[in-house]
Amino acid sequence: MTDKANKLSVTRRGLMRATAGGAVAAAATAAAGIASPPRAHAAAGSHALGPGQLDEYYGFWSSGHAGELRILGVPSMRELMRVPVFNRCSATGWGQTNESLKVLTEGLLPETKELLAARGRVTYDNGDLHHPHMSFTDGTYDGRYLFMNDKANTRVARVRCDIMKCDKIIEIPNAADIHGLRPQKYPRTGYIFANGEHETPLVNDGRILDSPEDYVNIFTAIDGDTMTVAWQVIVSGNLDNCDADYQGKYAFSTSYNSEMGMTLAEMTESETDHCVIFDIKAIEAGVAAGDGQMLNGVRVLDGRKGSKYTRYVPIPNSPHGCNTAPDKRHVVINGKLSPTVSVIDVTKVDALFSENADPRSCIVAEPQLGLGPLHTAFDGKGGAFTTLFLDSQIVKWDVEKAIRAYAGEDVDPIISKVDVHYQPGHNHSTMGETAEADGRWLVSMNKFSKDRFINVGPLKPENEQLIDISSDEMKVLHDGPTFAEPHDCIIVRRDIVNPKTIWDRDDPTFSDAVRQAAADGVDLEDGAEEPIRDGNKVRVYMYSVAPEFSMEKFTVRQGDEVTIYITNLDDVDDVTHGFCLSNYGIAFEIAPQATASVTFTADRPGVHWFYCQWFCHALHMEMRGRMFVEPRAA
Ligand code: CUK
Ligand code: CUA
Repeated sequence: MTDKANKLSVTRRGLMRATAGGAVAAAATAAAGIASPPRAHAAAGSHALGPGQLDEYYGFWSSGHAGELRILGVPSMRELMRVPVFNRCSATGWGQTNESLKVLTEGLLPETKELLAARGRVTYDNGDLHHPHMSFTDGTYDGRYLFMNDKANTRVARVRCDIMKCDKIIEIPNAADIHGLRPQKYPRTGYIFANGEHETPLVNDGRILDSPEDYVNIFTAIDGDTMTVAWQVIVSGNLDNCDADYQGKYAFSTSYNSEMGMTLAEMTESETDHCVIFDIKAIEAGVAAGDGQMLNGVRVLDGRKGSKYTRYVPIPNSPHGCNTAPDKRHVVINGKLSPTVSVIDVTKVDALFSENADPRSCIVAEPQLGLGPLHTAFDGKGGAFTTLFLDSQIVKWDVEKAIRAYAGEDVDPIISKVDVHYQPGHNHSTMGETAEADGRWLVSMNKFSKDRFINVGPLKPENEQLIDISSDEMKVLHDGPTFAEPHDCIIVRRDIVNPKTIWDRDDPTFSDAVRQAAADGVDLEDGAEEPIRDGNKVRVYMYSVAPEFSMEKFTVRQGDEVTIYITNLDDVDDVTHGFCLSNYGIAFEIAPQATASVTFTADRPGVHWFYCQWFCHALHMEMRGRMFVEPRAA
């Protein structure tokens, strides 16, 4: 390992060279009247964009325990947007508007809804979003949806790419703590494969507690079009990460803790763990034939060792990442506690099922790359890039050479290494998980930033680094500090993603508001002059046109259940309004041509101002009105 480690070019030198090479861009920036930034990376050239210049790629970023999806521009690494998903958002009202609460509640299991209600809540307001991935058609991104997991509360969410808002969240029954998540690549998505990470009793109602031998793990396939669970498979061992092939035949999951241990010592005792391979056609046939059992409305097949639905390929201790290469043939299983990665050839997997071939016969390479290999990205030209958590490096290696070395040839698959700062988890290359991987940029998502930034206190940001992978020598060009926690990202060519600039008035997001307005004889675009009373329920219909709400004042009674509907009639790009009702804890966004609503109890008598909190106009501060709450008769 040490010889190979010494081959790496230390980045400080590489960085200096990159800086010198960026002189032309620096000059161009200066010519545009912008002071030269003092930071080396800003002058580094090819990735740095001047003011007003647009990125070539959309980066879709997880945020871990912050619970949201983030959108970055690549290569500039500028953060462009945050899309609330499993979190509560003060700026957009996600988790407060009726439209978002519908998404956040409708997919919860009935018993979860009951338990939350007993606690005075309607949904969870935390989540742990690790893996955002786009829908595929024929082996590449199709720009329809993004799917993502919530490890904290066993959920899977979907974001519509036309409006960049979450439209579905479902809780997965029978499983515990969804972690690895990947869409089917071929023929289309199709399925979303989702790993339950932690093993529990299959019926987890308290009858089985401390008898781990009775715990199971669940692999789930979700229908990405309907966002319903299609089927589940019981497996042996924890499930970690997963990926799909380019043939539509198999899915692969890394599995650590084949010992089914409960303590760290027990979990790492065995020398080998597994990659579980799922035979999708066999599983579909089993589901159609009614095999297994129905549990919480889902058909659950038994895929533990010995099952016709799965094969268990032994892999050195505790594998983690699982990455299918754009050559459509190889799947890289990352060793974590082993310095190796194991390369599966998907053309050799058929024999595992049809001829009961030795499960290891599908392994065609197992190069030693360095300490702590976690995840691998690809350049589409035969190059693979693996993060080395313990070494704080990315290693570039050649898949074909690794295969030749495994076959006995004297060839070194390692091409180069580069230091990253520090302890990388995922990395991702431009279009790297698709058949259109283009080998231009790599992002290394590092768990520690330590000394890379001025100190902000005991809690430090993490660090994402942009690496130029257009040549064999990787060049770190940019540090991107980030708040908790970027587990994973995808980098998508910008022509694939085409969001709308304003909402369509017939968008299903606010169809409930349209229905209620029709029942009240109100046109949302005209609003209503007065609140509409229905017992103690009061509905207020307003529209907004910068810089005014259609109502300057309205009156309700203390104790009324009030719903306020606001339709933003501005149809100009970027003229978003907000509605903030002070001292009621209410605030939300209304983007151009959208309708948004909120329901609350008018329990505080008096004069209450509402105002627009999204800066929209020179008279934005004047965009306000009053809610009068008449006190309850004494
Ligand atoms: S896991 Cu985070 S570093 Cu959740 Cu994808 Cu590997
Ligand atoms: Cu409308 Cu600010």
